[in-house]
Amino acid sequence: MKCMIIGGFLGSGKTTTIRKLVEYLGKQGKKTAIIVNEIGEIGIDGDTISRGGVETREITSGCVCCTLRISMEYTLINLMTSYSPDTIIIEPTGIAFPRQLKSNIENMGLNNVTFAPIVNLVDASGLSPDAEDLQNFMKNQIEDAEILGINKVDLISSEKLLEICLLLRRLNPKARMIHFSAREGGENFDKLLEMLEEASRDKKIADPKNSIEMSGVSAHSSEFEITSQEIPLETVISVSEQILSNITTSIKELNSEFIGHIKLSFSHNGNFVKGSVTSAHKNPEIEILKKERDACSRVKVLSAVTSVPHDELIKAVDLAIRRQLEDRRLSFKKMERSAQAHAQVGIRAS
Ligand SMILES: Nc1nc2c(ncn2[C@@H]2O[C@H](COP(=O)(O)OP(=O)(O)O)[C@@H](O)[C@H]2O)c(=O)[nH]1
Ligand SMILES: [Mg+2]
Repeated sequence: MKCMIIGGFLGSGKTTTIRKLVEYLGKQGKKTAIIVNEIGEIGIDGDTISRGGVETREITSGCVCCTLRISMEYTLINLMTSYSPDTIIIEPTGIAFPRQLKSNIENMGLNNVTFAPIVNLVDASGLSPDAEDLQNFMKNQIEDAEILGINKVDLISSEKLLEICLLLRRLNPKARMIHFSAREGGENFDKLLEMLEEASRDKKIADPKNSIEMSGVSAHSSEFEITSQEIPLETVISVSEQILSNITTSIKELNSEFIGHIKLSFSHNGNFVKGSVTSAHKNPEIEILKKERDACSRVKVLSAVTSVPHDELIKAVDLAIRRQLEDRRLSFKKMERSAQAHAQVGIRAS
């Protein structure tokens, strides 16, 4: 079984890349499974990816490279015995250290597991070309990579691309670099797929680090059941956009330069609207995906952002969601989770 680790900071395009990879591996007739790790208690990416009819497991409430190693081992063994995939793709959290994750898996002593080169994605549209602006843990992620995937090049000029290439080369002189748009695909994205067919040559031992502590990222997730019936798709979209921009405004008051990923999903009547904001200076981006009709409608929001006190983040996010739902006269109830965060391993439909 081949293990592909697709790392990269929050919002760099891991899920988008993995969705494309799944299509490609499916066309090749490969049996693929995915493990998605989310830092918050509620997962969103598992829902997004599992729509493709692929075996998906979600691990929430921490990071598989440090705090959730045991959940990772359990999930891997379970997938290998129950599904026997040819390829397993792992999406770690945006703050994980991919090399540490690979070392952990190697230490599990599993039979017949090989690795593709470790990928770390960077968001070319959000990265400052100045190394001084990068936080240490982001430098660590970049240093861990065997393939540095410079993503979202559709949003930047060729001059900016060159500056980013120079910065990444300084931080990691050995990694292979490739730039592409995971959203649009194209020739360079196909090259990434070819690179992933090779084997990892990484032999370094990772020093144990706690990625959650190092990142200074606070995370909070909330889920609301929407009990109003038959909401028009345009309303679902505009409510999603408005919730995201209200949350962005509130978080900006706490840290005007935050980076991270505020993700939202709103599933209603067979539509699955996914929205993202990846920094204080970005507008919400919305995608509309189809889904099997769920019994009930839900809004899920996961916010993981830099340098914001956790209790303030909880207040800002929950208030922004409630206010928007009330303004639109949508009836809702907040899904309460156990106050004590614990790792959850959920099984998604295949
Ligand atoms: N313009 C553009 N947007 C992208 C690209 N890849 C991802 N995105 C957007 O960036 C946001 C975060 O992407 P996602 O794959 O969820 O990031 P993750 O947090 O690393 O899994 C979403 O709104 C995506 O649609 C790209 O190549 N170009
Ligand atoms: Mg993701």
